[in-house]
Amino acid sequence: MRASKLLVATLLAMGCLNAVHAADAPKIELRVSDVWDDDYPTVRALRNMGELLAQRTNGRVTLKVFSGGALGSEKETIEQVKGGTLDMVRVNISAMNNTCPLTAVPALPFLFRSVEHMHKALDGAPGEQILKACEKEGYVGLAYYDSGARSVYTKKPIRTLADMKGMKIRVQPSDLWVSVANAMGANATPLPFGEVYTALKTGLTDAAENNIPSYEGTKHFEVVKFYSKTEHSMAPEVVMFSKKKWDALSKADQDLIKEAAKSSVTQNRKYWADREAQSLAKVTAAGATIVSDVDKKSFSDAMGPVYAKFVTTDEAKALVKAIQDVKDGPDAPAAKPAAAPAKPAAPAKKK
Ligand code: GTR
Repeated sequence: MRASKLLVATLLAMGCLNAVHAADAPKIELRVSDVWDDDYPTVRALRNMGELLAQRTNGRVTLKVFSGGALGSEKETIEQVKGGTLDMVRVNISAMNNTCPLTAVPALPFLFRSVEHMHKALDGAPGEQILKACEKEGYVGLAYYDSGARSVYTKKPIRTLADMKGMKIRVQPSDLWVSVANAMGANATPLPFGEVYTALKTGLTDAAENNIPSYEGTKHFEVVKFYSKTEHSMAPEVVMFSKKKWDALSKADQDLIKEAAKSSVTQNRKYWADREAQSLAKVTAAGATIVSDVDKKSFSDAMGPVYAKFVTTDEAKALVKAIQDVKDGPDAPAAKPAAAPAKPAAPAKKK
């Protein structure tokens, strides 16, 4: 008895038991879905995450990335994740809006003042709170990836809110986005991402809205030539793990997966910055016009109804306020969620 205790203590001290345990543990192949193709910043970051997992576990835990929407649309794959037939998914956070209501907050129009503000809020307590809120819906939120700012693109320049009147605009399949389009005075057509090119080409919609890498990566710039910098939302990308699958993992593996996801965020931000510059160069070289003199105030002033409809609970109000209170500047700490109730929320007046 004594001798075996001594042996265990010695082995533990030498780190051998962990090694023995790891060698015995069954191999785990995780599967993740993304609608983007292999060179998009989100998919590249997922591959980094997989490499790190394989490296840290000597190949015991691996991540198979299904890019290009091979496993289905964002809506279909988040359902697979919820049901536990898929381990993980990377989607725009708007795909989660109808399932996990607090995810509407970071998609709200004109909420973030800048990329720095968005990073600080999502890296801090508000970001954690949003991910945590999705657990009861069957998702373990692992990370946010960059998605820049979304702007409207169509066949004519958009300079002020009035230019949007009656326009048929494709939006993400999310109630929040229908409300944003309506507040712009446009008619919303919710469609899966993969159907937007044809919708623009056939005139089913006149317009769409997205960041520049999406405008470029989907070749929408070939069909509609004016990208007007309304920069109305910074809805981030998100990586979600299936709670059903998560609960079957050891605590050590859960920690490893969390760390690997967090570490891929740093790489994603670099890829994103590069891709934004490359995409901008590509679309302008191909003859697209970037309209910069947009009266953004006319857009942000019109967003009151969206806030009134989607920021209704004390939790959402406090979260919006906590995000608005996150200070700019390198040394300011990220804000903690404020105690409810908060003062009525309104979009930031200017970016
Ligand atoms: C992109 C995002 C996609 C998808 C798309 C959309 O920016 O990367 O995941 O959500 O927007 O508008 O559907």
